[in-house]
Amino acid sequence: MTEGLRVEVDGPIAILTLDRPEALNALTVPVKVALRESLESIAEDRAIRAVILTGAGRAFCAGQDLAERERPDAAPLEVEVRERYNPIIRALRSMGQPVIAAVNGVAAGAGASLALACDLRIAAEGARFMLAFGRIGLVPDSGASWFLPRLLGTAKAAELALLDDPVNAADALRLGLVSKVVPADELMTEARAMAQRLADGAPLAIALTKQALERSLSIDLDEALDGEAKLQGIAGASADHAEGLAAFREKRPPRFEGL
Ligand code: LHQ
Repeated sequence: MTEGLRVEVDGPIAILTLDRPEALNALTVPVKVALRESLESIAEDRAIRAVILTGAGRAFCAGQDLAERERPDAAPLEVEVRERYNPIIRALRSMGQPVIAAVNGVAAGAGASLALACDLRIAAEGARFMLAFGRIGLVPDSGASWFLPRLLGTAKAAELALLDDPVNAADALRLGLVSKVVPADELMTEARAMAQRLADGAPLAIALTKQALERSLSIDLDEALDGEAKLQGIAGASADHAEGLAAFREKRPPRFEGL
């Protein structure tokens, strides 16, 4: 447990809470290291089947801690991005378990990137997304320039990245940036319910589905069809597939073991 990141495990669900509410959960080096290590350790833990990433207090995450950047020992920006941010984004994208961003408040800069890198997003009514990079003379990082055009199309991505307009929760829902908007006091209940649905699913199939969706973005249809066939071969050989068929036959809910 590190200052600035709270990790809770509740059965098959891990909840990671960015926890520096006094600075709107801005990201410091220790928090980034802890987040990366937690994600990498969850990725190896077969007992955890879904992850929720959220923020303490009124913000999801205000991005890089700007006060930390003023310190004389702060790493050069390129190094910071390569060594501290990129591994977090890679961990989120490569882990087998699905990750839900429960966006409880403002998600700015790299905080927005974190939410975009999650597999699913739900937002509280008061949440908003803002890239914020341009306002301090920086470019979108931590995957923001890659996720935005894919999630929203290039026109909307340009609008967000170049004009830095905040996107409120209602607009985020309309744009498809979030799956659901709920009252703030229902956010974690909704996130947990979504996580539980994912945790009840077949872990191997979910991990392979994540892989297929990720890969689809850089391949043509022919390669995708080929890839799907291979992945189906793997999923089809799993005990969970047999359990799914048995459950269907016996008209009962399946009990997937991740095997
Ligand atoms: C903060 C922060 C913050 C420290 C609020 N840091 N304290 C950058 C560089 C290096 C490597 C690679 O990547 C990046 C990527 C990035 O993330 S760039 C983008 C960095 N983030 C921002 O530019 C956002 C800065 N924050 C804001 O614009 C506002 O705080 C927002 C719009 C998020 C919220 O506004 P308000 O609701 O009005 O809150 P506030 O501004 O009053 O903030 C509350 C406190 O949180 C305040 O502290 P104080 O002691 O005065 O109460 C802020 O200083 C602190 N805080 N963001 N990023």
